[in-house]
Amino acid sequence: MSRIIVLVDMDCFYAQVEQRDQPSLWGKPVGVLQYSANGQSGLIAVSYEARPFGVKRGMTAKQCKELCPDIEICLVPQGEHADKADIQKYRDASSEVFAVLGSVDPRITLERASVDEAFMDCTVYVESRVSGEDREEIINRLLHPSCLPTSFIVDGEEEQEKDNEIDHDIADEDTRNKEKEERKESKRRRKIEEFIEKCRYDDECLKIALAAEFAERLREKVKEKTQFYCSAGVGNNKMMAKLVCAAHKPRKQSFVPPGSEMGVLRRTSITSIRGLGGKLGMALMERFRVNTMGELSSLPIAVLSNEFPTHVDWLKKIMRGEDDEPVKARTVQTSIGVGKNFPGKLAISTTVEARFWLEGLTKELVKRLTDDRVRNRRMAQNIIVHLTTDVSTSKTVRVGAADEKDDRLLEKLWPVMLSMRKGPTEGVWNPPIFNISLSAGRFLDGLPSKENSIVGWMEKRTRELEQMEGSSSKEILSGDAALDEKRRLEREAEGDEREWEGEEVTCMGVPTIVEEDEDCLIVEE
Ligand code: DCP
Ligand code: MG
Repeated sequence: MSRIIVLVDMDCFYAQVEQRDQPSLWGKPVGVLQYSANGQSGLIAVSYEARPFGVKRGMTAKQCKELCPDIEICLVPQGEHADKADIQKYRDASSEVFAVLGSVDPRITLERASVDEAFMDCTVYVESRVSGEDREEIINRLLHPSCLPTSFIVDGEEEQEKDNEIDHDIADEDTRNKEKEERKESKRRRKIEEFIEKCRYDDECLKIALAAEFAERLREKVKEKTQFYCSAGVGNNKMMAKLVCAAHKPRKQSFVPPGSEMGVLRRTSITSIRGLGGKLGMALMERFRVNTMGELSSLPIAVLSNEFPTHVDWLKKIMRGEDDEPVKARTVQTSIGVGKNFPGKLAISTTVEARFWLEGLTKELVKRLTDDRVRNRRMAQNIIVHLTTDVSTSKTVRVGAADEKDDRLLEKLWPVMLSMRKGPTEGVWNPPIFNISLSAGRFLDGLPSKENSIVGWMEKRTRELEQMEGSSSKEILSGDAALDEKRRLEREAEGDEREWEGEEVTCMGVPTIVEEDEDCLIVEE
């Protein structure tokens, strides 16, 4: 059975959060800089107004000022512990977006893919609309220019359709650009209209068109409720939805007509495919000297199966544009992690330093776990201690309710970390440490009864605060602690921690997508 999947991705998300906080920044080039005491500051988000200047993620403030002198740099707030950025305000903004996405229709399954991305399985929703509504009415509605105003068809034919019609008779550049835009828009409309005509007799096309209509209205709703703009991709599976979402960003959406999947893939670079952005994609490119999915598909299957036996079945499907990974109903994270890099000369070489940083990270983790416990009523059962020295090593520690306190947890984690130290010299950590990460996972739903009563008290207090808010007690609400408590309880879904690269996973042949990194998904193979 074919599915209908929508991927929603916020545009330059952290930059929009800053623009909303300071409305004078809307429409301006904005960069969000994550400052780090070890001198590793870099941009983590760039508004679309700054992108034409060549400003990119990872650049320093100096680099981007050189390219775009008018850029406004916003700093990510510093956290309390371990020299970590405090990304809570972006998580809160993410929760607002997810609250909208989660409220649209009970027939839709929502999966939080990252702090600003969600997959939505709309199959049941569109099927019931196809069978329940008058087709003529749907078609007339879809054909109306206001119905799919920001939708683009991505079918792999785009290259051939490049606009070569330069009108040399029009001297003025502005007029030329305007005419070019108009031509582009009329081409877009024409393609959409041709597609809608097909929907009269093709149910698969109609379902995609209805999902595109749904995505248009959803994006308007997100904008209305949160002020944030987003883009979307619509396709028959997660891979296609994710791939085409990036085709027309920002503030636009794209969909793949049924049957065009392989056409779209032909010129797509291997690393843009969900699941091939990491080691596996690189290995395929290097081994066979190929760059695109089309080139990969032209290799004999026997060759692929010889060299990548565990991945070949999955690859065969992906090359046909198929991906059966389900959208898993999930609006909370499956792991909560904190981590810190110590690059180059900053690498940790003594046990004193190692313990100092472990302590900071433990405090940060406990803070986030406490927050999570209240919000999601669950307890972590495992914490993975991960160290990168000359090699990467991880050890898993079982934890219980009593361990979720800074000192207790530190005393539990420190011996584990020490046991990962090589070399006999007391006090020295050699080879030095380049990264320490802690990841709490294997969450168990429910809380021990003692915990329950604390959480119950906090919830009661929140209700009281809400009632007071409804009446007239502004002065009672101004108590900072009470407000903080209330805000914490209000947060619904949590953003991810980008410095953390995800939970350990094992899989057979199919790359398991764990977390997002800069441009691609990190894949553990
Ligand atoms: N982020 C981060 N560190 C990274 C990558 C991203 O902190 N290495 C944060 C900042 C981004 C947000 O996550 O704003 C969402 O990441 P995206 O990859 O979706 O990028 P943007 O939303 O900024 O831009 P786009 O419009 O391209 O999606
Ligand atoms: Mg985004």
